[in-house]
Amino acid sequence: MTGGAPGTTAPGTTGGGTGFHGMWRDLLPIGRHERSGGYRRYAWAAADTDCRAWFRQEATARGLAYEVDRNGNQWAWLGDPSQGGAVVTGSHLDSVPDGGAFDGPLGVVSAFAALDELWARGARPAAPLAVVNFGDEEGARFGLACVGSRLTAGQLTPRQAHELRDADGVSLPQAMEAAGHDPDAIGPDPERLARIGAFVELHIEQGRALDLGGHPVGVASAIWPHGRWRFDFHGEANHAGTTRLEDRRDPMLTYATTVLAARKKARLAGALATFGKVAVEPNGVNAIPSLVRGWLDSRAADEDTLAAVVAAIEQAAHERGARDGVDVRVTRESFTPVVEFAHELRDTLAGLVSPDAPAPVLPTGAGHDAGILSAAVPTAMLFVRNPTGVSHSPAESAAEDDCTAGVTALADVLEGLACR
Ligand code: HGY
Ligand code: MN
Ligand code: MN
Repeated sequence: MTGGAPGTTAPGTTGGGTGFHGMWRDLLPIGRHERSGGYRRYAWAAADTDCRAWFRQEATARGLAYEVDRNGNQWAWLGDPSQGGAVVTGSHLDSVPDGGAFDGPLGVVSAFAALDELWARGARPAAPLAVVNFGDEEGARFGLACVGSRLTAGQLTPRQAHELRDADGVSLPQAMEAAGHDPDAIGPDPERLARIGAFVELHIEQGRALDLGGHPVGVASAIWPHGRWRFDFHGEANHAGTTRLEDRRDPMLTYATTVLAARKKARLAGALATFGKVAVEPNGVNAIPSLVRGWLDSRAADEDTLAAVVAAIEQAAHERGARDGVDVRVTRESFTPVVEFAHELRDTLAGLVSPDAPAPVLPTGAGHDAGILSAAVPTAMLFVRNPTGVSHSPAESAAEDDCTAGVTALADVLEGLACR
């Protein structure tokens, strides 16, 4: 625990940091939709830009060295990154449509607050420390989750990224450029990853395991494999008032049957399957649709089960399509294999968070940047209790005491990993 880091001012000593509550208060109004009360912070759009300005402000207020990497991820460094063996913490600031306040931001705010707490304790890191905000984690705008971390880890090529488009036809490069980031710079960043000794992401739990067990904080064991599949149901547009039922080729019927089949196949396999997004053409009340496009999100404890569930849903769609005269095409838009977090780091975290009694270690069905990075660097996650388990909804919540416990746990982890 020696000395201040070169080129930086101690966090919490500049008077610029506003503490957990100040940071939370400043972030809260950004991108909040008045009617739904949920967040609409989409990658490279206005609310995201405001969140990114907030991150920069918090970094510079603490005298941390601020940088944006080639893929648009934001970093705030304490110490010299080129020293290697850095301990990095953070999460994301973007949201799903009408998301909650905690999924993502809790990890970034807690990261700055944990640095402040370290400093208040008098702990001085021997290894470089960084707070990171990974760009476009939710994939709400361009359809692919974890774009910032995937690009960095080389799991998404620049060419693939350049082909991504939002619902208005704006390409990812156009959106990046409009927000002031050079899209030609994107690509794998192995040198950056090589500097990281450990990445720890704190996140609100997206379930009720901690609540049921009476624990404020837990440690992640694994992330279920998951993916997104686009189902295109092509039928024939026609008049709703004059086309006999037996003459219709109605893709809405095939779609509806597929949604029910997805639920059943997932239930039978102990997996999850959700159609949460749908687009209809021409989308007229009095017209049979020509096309229904539905996006399936499916997850399971292992990859074989996931593959079997998706294959069964596809088969059900094709069978029903044959009856309805509807052509069904399925495209896999993304896939994330199972992630087993590094056992040693996971056990170290569990010991640091709760030295007297074992901290709960739990798997999750939700995807995270920590899962993407785990292929390249040792990663781990802390979860903070969510009393209702609700997430990806404005009703997402965490108690103030639990957020504080999360910051303390993260500070314990940073101190244990970086200050010895
Ligand atoms: O969809 C997910 O699992 C996420 O929360 N990124
Ligand atoms: Mn999420
Ligand atoms: Mn998240």
